[in-house]
Amino acid sequence: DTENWFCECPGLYSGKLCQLTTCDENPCGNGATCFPKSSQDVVCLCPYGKTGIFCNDAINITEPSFSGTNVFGYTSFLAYSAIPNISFYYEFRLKFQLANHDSAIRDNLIFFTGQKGQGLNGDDFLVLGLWNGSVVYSYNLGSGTATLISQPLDLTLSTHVIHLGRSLRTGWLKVDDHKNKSVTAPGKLVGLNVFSQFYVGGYIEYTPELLPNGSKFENGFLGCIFDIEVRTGKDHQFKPLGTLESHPNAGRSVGQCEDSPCSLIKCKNGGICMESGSTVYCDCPTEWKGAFCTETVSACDPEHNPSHLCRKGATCVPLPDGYACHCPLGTTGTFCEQGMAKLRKVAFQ
Ligand SMILES: [Ca+2]
Repeated sequence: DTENWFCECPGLYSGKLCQLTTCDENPCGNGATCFPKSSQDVVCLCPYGKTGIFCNDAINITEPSFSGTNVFGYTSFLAYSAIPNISFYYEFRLKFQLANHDSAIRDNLIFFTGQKGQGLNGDDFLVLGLWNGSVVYSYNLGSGTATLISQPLDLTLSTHVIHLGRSLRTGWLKVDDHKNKSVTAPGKLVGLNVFSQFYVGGYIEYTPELLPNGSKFENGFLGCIFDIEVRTGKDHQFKPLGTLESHPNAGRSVGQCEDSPCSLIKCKNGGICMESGSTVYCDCPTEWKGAFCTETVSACDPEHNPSHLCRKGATCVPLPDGYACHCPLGTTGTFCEQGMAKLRKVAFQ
């Protein structure tokens, strides 16, 4: 019978072909990334400059705060246009504050630009991050990676300062009041040829196989990175990243340092406000759903625990004290679990 088939859908999907997620009717505003939190509710991962449950509220960011990878697997990041004239000389200055836990200094990206080598283009990249309590600065001009590792950070300092640079093959790194360290890149190449955007706080997507060797930091940054400035000549002025008022081209789940988007959200019925940078959502108790936990979970909803027992093909109908199963043709029983014997012979007289 052509109408009596169904697909058993995994958790977040619904529809006859399991083709629907709650993000198909994307309620997120301003180009936010929609993620299906459950089969009924979504989380909106807010783009740069927006916050709130549906990313419809403006947020002014002067000191970006990054929250690493959230529970849905997305990193917070900012992406700026490629920095022009960075090939032979650059200097960067920046400050950062760490979120107050160990994982903030284990293996975390601060910034990255570069690409995996293809054809005549080498594995050129420039990366800065934290590893095992120290600042790590690496670059590859196409003929091998140069790496500088700072002394361990003094974690009693609330704000850390980095000044680093490179002239042709020679790079140097100065962290807080540590001694300046320098290194010379191997091989003969002297130009940094990078074509990607300039990422701060996290990669847009962490796909290790697409990153050049030696540039991988597994986690996004946890804390605030601010006052990033760059110059591409010794006598030039330092300038902020980005073209227009230092605004990035793109970003996700980046908040303002020391601001809490949860302070503006009131989750109802015992829901707990969760935040990750500018992204915010209510984590509802099992019997509630909806953006603010204001709708009850009915006995027929997929997230109801225990789940209803109506067999596939049956329609579950919520009742004040439970639910009932409406059976499709050919089945019967409380849960539509019994087949009805087909009439083999119809006699007319
Ligand atoms: Ca090169």
